[in-house]
Amino acid sequence: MNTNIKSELLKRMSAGIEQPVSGQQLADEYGLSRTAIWKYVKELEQEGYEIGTVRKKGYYLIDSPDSLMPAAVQQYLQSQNYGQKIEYIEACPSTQLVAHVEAQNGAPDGMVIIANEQTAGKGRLSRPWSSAAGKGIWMSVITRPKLTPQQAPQMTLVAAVAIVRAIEDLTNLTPTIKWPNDILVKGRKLTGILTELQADPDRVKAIILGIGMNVNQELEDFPEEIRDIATSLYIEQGQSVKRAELTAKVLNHLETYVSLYVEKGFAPIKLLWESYADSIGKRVKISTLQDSYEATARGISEDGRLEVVLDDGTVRGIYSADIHIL
Ligand code: BT5
Repeated sequence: MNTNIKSELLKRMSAGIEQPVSGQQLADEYGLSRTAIWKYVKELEQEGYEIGTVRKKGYYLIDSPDSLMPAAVQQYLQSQNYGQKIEYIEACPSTQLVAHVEAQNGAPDGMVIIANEQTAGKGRLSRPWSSAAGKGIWMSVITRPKLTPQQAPQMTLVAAVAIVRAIEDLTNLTPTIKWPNDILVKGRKLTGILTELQADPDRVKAIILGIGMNVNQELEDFPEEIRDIATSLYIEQGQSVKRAELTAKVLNHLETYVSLYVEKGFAPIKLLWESYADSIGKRVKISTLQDSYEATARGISEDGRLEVVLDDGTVRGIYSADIHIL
């Protein structure tokens, strides 16, 4: 309730000085006192929002911090479920770990865990994920789609399409997707996705989508070993992006594309995904835990595998690997 009123206040106050929000009107709508509304305004000020008042008219927003608190994100949501419940944590080892516990304890479809900083963010195969404080979006989305465990890996590709769409909404950049889980700008990694599963043999209980997006980092904010391969929206466009708005856009698109996948199957997602893919038709090096070889990427299959053509003409479908475009 608390968060609802705050996000509603933020949403309405963003119309600016021309249309201040009447504390009395909001109080009446929510069955609260004007003092209660005033307290929410003070709370928002404490969180860093700059709020102006027009005498006898109400409140309006002058400036907002780059916050990822629930109300900051929720003011931009257009989803039914995704992001309607947010657990915000200032710092934690990994939002994936929190999300697994929440999912086991019955968290609803679309619940999101967001951290301002991760001290032990992780990628696939437990590789480290750099998650500097206040600069990126480090979140885990708990989803409960009606899918079989075999259909779960494609959720990485669904998420990738949603993320690219969200970036396109807020910037002029044209990101590309590198199978299976990287979103790149000019060949550098902007976003990584980690898809984890809680399932019975024949039924998905929860798919936890870990999304790490570099937003406002400067190059020096990255550890030295990834400065050659990583990038952020700020580095690419020379302008910062409000993390809350981007988070909400990702969640809005994610809900849409997950429903599309559940209802219509993978075909429509595959089309979208291929339109953003940068490896298709190219020579790639494929590294798995077992071996490493070169081939030409041909596309993705209905079950989300990367199809490659080997030099002897045989086609191989790959479930998981690291791809290097040659
Ligand atoms: C990924 O793994 O790309 C998945 C990353 C998922 C991170 C999110 S953040 C929220 C949630 N909580 C978590 O703990 N994780 C998820 P992978 O494909 O294995 O890529 C890992 C590799 O990317 C590392 O070995 C580095 O080379 C590189 N890397 C690490 N941090 C990076 C960053 N911030 N930006 C770009 N590249 C990075």
